This record gives sequence, C-alpha cells and structure tokens, in this order.
Amino acid sequence: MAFRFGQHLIKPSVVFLKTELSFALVNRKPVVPGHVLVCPLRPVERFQDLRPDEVADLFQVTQRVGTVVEKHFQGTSLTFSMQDGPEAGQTVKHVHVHVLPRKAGDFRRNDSIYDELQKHDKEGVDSPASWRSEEEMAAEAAALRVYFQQA
Ligand code: AMW
Repeated sequence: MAFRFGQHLIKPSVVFLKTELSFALVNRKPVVPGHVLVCPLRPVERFQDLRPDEVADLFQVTQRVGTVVEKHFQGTSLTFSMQDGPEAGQTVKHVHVHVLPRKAGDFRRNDSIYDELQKHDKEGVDSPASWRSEEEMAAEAAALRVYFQQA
C-alpha cells in the first residue's frame, strides 16, 4: 500500500517508520545527508488542521527520528523545520516536519540551511534530474528502519 504525501504517492520502500497516526520518509532531494520528513498519515495541509492526538504522535515520531538520523549520519545537532503554508515556503500541501542532522562546518553561515530549505524544491531547481534514485532512497530507508525494529 502506498502512502499519500500531498499530491505524491510514496512507495513503502522509502518509508522507514509508520505509527498509528504518522509516517517518516527519506527525501528525494536532501539538503544535508539524512534530511528526512515526518508527516501525519492524514493528508491535511496546515498544522492547525491536526487533532491533538495527531500533533502528539507527529512530535513523538519527530523526536525518535531525530535521535536516529543524528546517530546514523554522525551529526552532533539537529535542525527541525516546518514550512506551514505557501508564504512560509511550503510546496507540498501536507503537513511535514523536516529533520536535518547538523555537524560543525556543514554550512559556512549556520542559518544558510534555511535558505537552502527555502529554495531546494522550488520551481526551476526541482527537476527529476536532481532527485535521488529510488534505489538509493530505498537503501537509506532500509538502513534507518533497522533502528526502529531494534527498539
Ligand atoms: W516543503 O517545501 O513543502 O516544506 O518540503 C517538501 C519536501 O518534500 C522537500 O524537501 C522535497 O524534496 C520533498 N519531497 C517532495 N516530493 C517528494 C517525494 N515524492 N519523495 C520524497 N521527498 C519528496
């Protein structure tokens, strides 16, 4: 069964965690290694559309996913980001939290990560040629899935 992410249909092979109300997938165009996404299963557009139990689950999953990607990608910190609405830079009309492992010197200016997040998937720069292969994404998801199977 495929997962819905806004207008996209996501193959189970690129999803590495599913709970009762949320799922986490690898990114086809990561801004840093280990840049992944956490979404509610219900495809609502805005954060305010989520029920309290969905917010709780989304953030519990975000916390678990952050711990795992920081470890797996040898990060020492995490950037969590949500672009909630078009004027905030949201392109996929389905709530999602960006989770990005950080390490010393990954950006010359630390907050440049927000510029990169803002522009990486915008029209003009986001073409299929710039996406990772399904094989690469599935391999990353398989590696991350292991951490959650052990828990
Ligand atoms: W937003 O600009 O809506 O805050 O972020 C959308 C994110 O989803 C981007 O990081 C983009 O690369 C990612 N993305 C979009 N479509 C897919 C897809 N089919 N599979 C994986 N990641 C995707």
